Amino acid sequence: MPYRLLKYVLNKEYPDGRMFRVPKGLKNRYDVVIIGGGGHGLAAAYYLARDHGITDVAVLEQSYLGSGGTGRNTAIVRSNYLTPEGVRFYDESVRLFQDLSADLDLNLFYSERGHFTLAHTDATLRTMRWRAEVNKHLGVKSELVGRVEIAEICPELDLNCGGHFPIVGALYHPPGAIARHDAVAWGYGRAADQRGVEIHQQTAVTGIRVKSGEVIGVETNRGFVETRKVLSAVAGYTPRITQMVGLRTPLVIHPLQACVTEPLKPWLNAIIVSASLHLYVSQSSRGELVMGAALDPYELHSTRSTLDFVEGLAGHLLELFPFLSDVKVLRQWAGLSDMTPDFSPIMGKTAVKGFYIDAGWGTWGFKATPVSGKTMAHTLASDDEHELIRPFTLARFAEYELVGEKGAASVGH
Ligand code: PYC
Repeated sequence: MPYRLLKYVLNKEYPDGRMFRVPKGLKNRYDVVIIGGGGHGLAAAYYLARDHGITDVAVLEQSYLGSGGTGRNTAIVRSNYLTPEGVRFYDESVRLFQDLSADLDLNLFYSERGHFTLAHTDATLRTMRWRAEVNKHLGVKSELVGRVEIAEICPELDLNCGGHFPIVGALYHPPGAIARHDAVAWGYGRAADQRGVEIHQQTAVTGIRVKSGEVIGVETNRGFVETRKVLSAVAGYTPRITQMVGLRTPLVIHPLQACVTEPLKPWLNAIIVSASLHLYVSQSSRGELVMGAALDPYELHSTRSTLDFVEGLAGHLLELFPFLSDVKVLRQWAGLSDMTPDFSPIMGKTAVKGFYIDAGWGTWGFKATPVSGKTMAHTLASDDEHELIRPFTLARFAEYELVGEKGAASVGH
């Protein structure tokens, strides 16, 4: 149990302070500036302070903490990827997530549920078998299961999908989990703040000054800040930032929509994914069904959500769980997914000295939060890429060293 909870229970006056301080002002110089106050930026700030003793760090967020992808995802954590590079990377993230509530002394409602990726065709089953073998080879629990095992663990599922698209098997990944996504940002923010990091909300970066190929500072809506190290961790806003330093990336931005239903009594333990039906669903600790579908099939830099999305999603949901027809959708929203051609992230150093990038998360940024923070902190502190992220550098696109991860996507594309 987080120690903080215990202190809270034992103290009658509830002396719990604010999550993090509001710094008096922006200084005119920092050792490191992190652009983006989402989970990734805050995690990098935390590990910079905790693991490397670098505390003269400013996190600049143009809006409020967790206002981007961190607070807009469907909160799924898993490591059942397709490539060895992806499996190793996300496996480390799952490990960090498992201890994170204790580490940050904040209850993140991390809940291991088991994760099913359903196969409706033999071709999909073949990819699942491949993933299971790569996973097991690297020590990650994943197994191909048949209809009988699926029915035992999730008896509510209509295995025949109303006769339209029967389920033939699934990739079962027992460590698959969910967590409270915005608490992850708050936890990292608070822990970074406690170690001296400054968090500046409503602070937009409007330019980055580069001299002789090296970063020398950032322009903001609150003035110029000198620094030699800048980390961009802004997901769907990445192209705006990389333009400031003259870097090109192959990113395209697509909206990804999601929604939650009214709270229901707990009935769905597992996380259920069907990329063929464009649906993933889990039940949160509050009882809501948290769901999403495919990426919107066009490039758009907007977080609006559509009727078309809920209609399509509801149709597929009812194919899997017909008894949900009376359940109401409470809220819907969208986030921005920065998609790479190979569905792997872009991480590490760049051709501009002092400019580091953490981007290309597509539809799996949340689950990478701890490991991206840890490996980017290492990379900034040592100016040497952490071994887990070496396959993911921006340079791989020029070198044709892609890491094809599309087969591990839960989200239809
Ligand atoms: O990759 O698990 C996933 C996922 C679910 C929703 C978006 N991405």
